[in-house]
Amino acid sequence: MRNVEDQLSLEVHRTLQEVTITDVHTHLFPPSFGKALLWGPDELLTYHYLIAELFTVAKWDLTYDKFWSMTKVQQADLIWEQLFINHGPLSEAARGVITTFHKLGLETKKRDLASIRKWFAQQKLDEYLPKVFEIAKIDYAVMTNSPFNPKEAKYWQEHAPVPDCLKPALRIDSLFDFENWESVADAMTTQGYDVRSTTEGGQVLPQLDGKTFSEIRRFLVDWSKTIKPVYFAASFGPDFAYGKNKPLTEIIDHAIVPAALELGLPFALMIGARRLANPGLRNAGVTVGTADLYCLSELLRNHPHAKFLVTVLARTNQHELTVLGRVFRNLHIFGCWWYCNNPSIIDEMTRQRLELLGTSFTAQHSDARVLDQLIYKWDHTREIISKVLTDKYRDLREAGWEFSKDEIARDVRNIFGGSFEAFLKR
Ligand code: RAT
Ligand code: ZN
Repeated sequence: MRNVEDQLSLEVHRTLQEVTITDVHTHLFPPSFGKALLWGPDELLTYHYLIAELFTVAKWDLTYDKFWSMTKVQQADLIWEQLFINHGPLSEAARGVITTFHKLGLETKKRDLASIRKWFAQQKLDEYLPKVFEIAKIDYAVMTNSPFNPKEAKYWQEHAPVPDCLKPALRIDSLFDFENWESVADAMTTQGYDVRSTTEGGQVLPQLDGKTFSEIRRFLVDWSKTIKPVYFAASFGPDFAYGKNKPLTEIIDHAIVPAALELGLPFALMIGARRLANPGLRNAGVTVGTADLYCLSELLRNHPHAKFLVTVLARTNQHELTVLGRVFRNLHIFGCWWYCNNPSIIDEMTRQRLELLGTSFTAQHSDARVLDQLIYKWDHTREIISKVLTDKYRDLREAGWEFSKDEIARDVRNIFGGSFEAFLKR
């Protein structure tokens, strides 16, 4: 019996090591977008997850302002010293840096950052990018592309080349940025869209009329023709209040969903990030909050023909989201997002999802902001999910079902991109 069990665990592990993964959400860019594509040790060490961790151990005299005024190399040196030398790099983000160096064949035992930097300085991005994709075993990664960022928009308008391994996603958080609506509207007006505003109690807000909706819709359709996204995407706070927040509800109902239906694209929602909870930390100062997923269920119910990809940040929201994934066929659940991308939580979430959804979900996305992170994010995920799946196949076998290697490979591919692609095509 023990032998059979070992065989099973070896087979599942091997399949997990071999499966080609589709990474459905990252923040990577094509090399042709210049400095937008981050890579190398200093970017790895100054990942915002690690910046937050630095301040859990740094002395009080390291103020946020002092940190932000340092050069990237100085920041990286400080994080290396504090989180890797003075303390054990046991956190998921810190361990990730070590896995990345190690998988690239670099010597980590000596703790010699200078020689690691030297190795990276010799890499040529055009060769290095495919190498990283090969090590991580990814067919393609979906990017995050904002039409509201003038620098980025310029690259798209000039048709900067995009390799096949990177696919765009149209990121539209700004359409819900009602605190700064004046500048959001300005950005669209400058691009030739007659988006109208109104003032309520001193606050500039979108004018919720047919003209504004059709102009936003035209903006989305035109940008989609330019960048050819896989989906539209936006992130929301735990206060996501579809059905209660009037401008948000109407912009979704009358502009985003119609554009998505016209183009046959899903709308991805990432819910639960409390932005700027600690503003001094900038994008590292975000916390998590439990959202009211009843609002999401209303959205799914009101638009049965539109497709939605959803991930939520709060652990407390995961079970309810998974239930929605069973009940609404227009919902595809993806990833263990940000603070959920930790082994213990990935383990728990993946078990829960398999138990309620079978394989019709996407187990993980990397959220890589730095190219090299693809290596560790996927290495760690493969290990954790291999243990989860071994248990699930063992239970299935004990229930009296036999399965082939090909069937295991089919199921594994499904939770790493196959189900996502099937959902897009459905
Ligand atoms: O995980 C992250 O790096 C976050 O900062 C965000 O990028 C988040 O994933 C998002 O896309 O808003
Ligand atoms: Zn992200």
